[in-house]
Amino acid sequence: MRQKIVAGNWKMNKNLDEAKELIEVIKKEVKTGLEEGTRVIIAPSFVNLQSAVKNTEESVVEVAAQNMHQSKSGAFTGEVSADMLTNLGVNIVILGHSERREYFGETDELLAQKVDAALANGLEVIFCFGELLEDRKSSNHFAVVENQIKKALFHLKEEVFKNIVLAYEPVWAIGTGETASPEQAQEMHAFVRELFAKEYGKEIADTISILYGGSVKPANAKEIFSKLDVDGGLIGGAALKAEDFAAIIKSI
Ligand code: G2H
Repeated sequence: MRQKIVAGNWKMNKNLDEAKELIEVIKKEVKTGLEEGTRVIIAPSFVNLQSAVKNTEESVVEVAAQNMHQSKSGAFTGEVSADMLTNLGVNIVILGHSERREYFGETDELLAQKVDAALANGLEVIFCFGELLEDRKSSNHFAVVENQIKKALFHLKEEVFKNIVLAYEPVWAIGTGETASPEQAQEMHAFVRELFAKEYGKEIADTISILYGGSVKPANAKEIFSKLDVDGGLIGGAALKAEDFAAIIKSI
């Protein structure tokens, strides 16, 4: 059985007070009606992680970081290490988000190092990948995604995949209001599952969760989540409003 997951990527939104307020409402909203086995994750900014961990202690809500540095420690001004996260009680990290790739120059090679560092420190990784609009227009989307996954993940031993969640986020659908159709999402998720089946065998392919991300909202969540190979969502804008986030969670 694959885990169903709804994760909220808060990006650079919410100060400490706002984060606390949002967590309180999310906790209330997910207290009932959550299907057993469904995971709810929030990813606030680094500065709000400590308080988020504390404020979600007695709830089902789990806390993730949005990024981390690949080195153990050292002279890397402004960066945060895996150990700093786990020491705070954060056990999940999002890596490879398209905004990190686009605005901060993160490459597949760098992401492979970040994935290694995260796993070595016992963090679970939500690994994001996805094609640009021009890749889709030129029908290169499958090749681009295959390359991203191979370069960042296929050096790993099969036993670590229990600590990896995949998130397909077509860049053209992020924050644009444009969503991939449920069929487009399903098509890519099935393709990725097949890649894993070929490289690591059917068991890993069948058990790894693949989330969809990109303008998921209450109005389209149910249809996207109904697809066979879509195991949940990575939610940006709609995760900033507790009612919308809760509605999306209940759509799973
Ligand atoms: C994609 C997604 C969350 P949004 O980046 O990671 O954001 O739902 O705002 O498109």
